[in-house]
Amino acid sequence: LDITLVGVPVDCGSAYRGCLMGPDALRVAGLAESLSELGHRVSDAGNLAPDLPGPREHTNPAIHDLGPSAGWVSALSDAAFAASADGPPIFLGGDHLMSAGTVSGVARRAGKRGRPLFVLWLDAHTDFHDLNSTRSGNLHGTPVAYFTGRAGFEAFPPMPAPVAEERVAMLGIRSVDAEEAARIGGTAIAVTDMRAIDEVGIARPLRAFLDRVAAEDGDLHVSFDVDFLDPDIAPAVGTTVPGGATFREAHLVMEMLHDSGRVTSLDIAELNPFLDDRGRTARLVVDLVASLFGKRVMDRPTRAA
Ligand code: DIR
Ligand code: MN
Ligand code: MN
Ligand code: MN
Repeated sequence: LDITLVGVPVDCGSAYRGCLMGPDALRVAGLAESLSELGHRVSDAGNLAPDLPGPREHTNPAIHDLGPSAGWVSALSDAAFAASADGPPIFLGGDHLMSAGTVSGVARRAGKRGRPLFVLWLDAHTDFHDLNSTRSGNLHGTPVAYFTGRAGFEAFPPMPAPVAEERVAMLGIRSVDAEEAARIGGTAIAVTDMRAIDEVGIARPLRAFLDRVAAEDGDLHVSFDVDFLDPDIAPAVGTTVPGGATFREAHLVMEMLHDSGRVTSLDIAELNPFLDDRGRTARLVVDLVASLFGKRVMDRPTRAA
């Protein structure tokens, strides 16, 4: 594949500074080299550096950094549309606000190809607030509501091609506030929380979703929040939540995504290198991305042995 790396050093969507170093940590951890070793052609487009607007007020006083956040969404929508013209782009975040912009851009791209866009959301959180419902005021908690076309985003650029709720699936969920739970409960989004994963395993809900993507011949955007992973294996996140995906669950997800042949774009969100432990989270993320792009330990026969 022709893979383009796009650095997205946004960290105004989070309460914890430091995600702006995420793109460089992923480079230092060897992302491009790992993908090249798998036979892909990798080009690094460097980091985006948009001109961002200044401060802007909102009727919800909790909201911070509204002006620059809206600026990032707008710039990212254009950058993601451009970067997805050929091979798959990997967007190196950056906090999860990035996905409001990246999904906006790849949704336009899918529309231009005449394909439905599906989104797989790997996260401890549902990120389904709007600008009126968020109490933290951290706009990284809002991208899914934005890209599914919900109201409450008048201060953001309009979402050009909203993603249908039926085409969004979430895995790994384990931290949702009451208001957000009520909001998302009224949607058609397939939410698989950690309890469901404990009960039936992670492969079953993922398989069901991938079958739906294939049935509609869809494009698939994967948005990977590092806090999807258990904090014991991935400490470099501001909003760690215990009880996350294990090393093997995460690799299995990536291997199944690779086998599906459907992934057309990827976000890596919320890596905060300031909180890492000698680079081990960044290295784990690089290994997981390698699994998504074809790395495996064994060649597996098509028939069971
Ligand atoms: C959190 C943000 N739920 C909030 N979500 C995070 O501020 O409303 N997302 N950390 O991954
Ligand atoms: Mn998130
Ligand atoms: Mn999260
Ligand atoms: Mn929340």
